[in-house]
Amino acid sequence: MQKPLKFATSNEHKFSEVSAILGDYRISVVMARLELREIQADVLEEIAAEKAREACRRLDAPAMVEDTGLFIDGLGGFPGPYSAYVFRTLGNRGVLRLLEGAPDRGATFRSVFAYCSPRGSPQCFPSAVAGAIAPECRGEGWGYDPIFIAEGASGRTYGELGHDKNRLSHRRMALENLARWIHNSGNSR
Ligand code: ITT
Repeated sequence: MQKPLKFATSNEHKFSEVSAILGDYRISVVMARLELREIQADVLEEIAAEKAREACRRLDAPAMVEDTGLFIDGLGGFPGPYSAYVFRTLGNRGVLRLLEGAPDRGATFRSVFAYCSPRGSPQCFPSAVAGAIAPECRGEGWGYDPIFIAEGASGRTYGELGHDKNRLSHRRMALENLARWIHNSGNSR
C-alpha cells in the first residue's frame, strides 16, 4: 500500500476537493497544515515550485502544494498571483464593483500543483479553465466560487455546481495529470 501523499496547505476547502478528486485515482492524501511563504512572482509555476521546496524541507518528506489564481481579462489578468490578497481585501463584491460596466467579463482560473521530494526538484502540473465573471454572487462554495462561471457549466457558477465543480474545475484538470504522473513513474513517496 502506498503511503498517503502529504498536501501542504492552510486551506481546508482546497484539501477536501483535492482529497475527493485524487480518491478517484486511488491516491490518498493527508493535510499538512502549513502556512507557506509565497514569493512575489508573475508566474504561478514559480510560486508553486518555491512553496513545494519549502514544504518538503519543513516536513522532511515528499510534499505537494498548489497555487491558484483568478485572471480577469478586462483587468489585464488581475488579480492573478495576488488572488488571495485581493480576496481578503476586496472580496467578491469588490471584484464585481471593479467590473461594473465592463464589456469583457472573461476570466481564467489557473492552478499549478507542485510536487517535491527531498532529493529532487519540483515537478509542476498546471491547468487552466476559461470562463467568465458572473454579474452577481450566486450559489455557495468558498473563495471566488460564487462569481466564477466555467465554460461548459451552463451558466452556473462554481458555487452553484456543488460536487459537480470537482468534475470540471481547474483543480481536476491539474490533478488528472499529476495522478497520471504518479502512476506512470511508480512514484514510491
Ligand atoms: P494555500 O495555503 O494552499 O496557499 P490559499 O487559500 O492561500 O491556500 P491560493 O493562494 O492558492 O490558496 O488561492 C488564491 C485565492 O484563490 C484564495 O483566496 C482562494 O480562496 C482562492 N481560490 C483558490 N482556489 C479556489 C477555488 O477552487 N474556488 C474559489 N476560490 C479559490
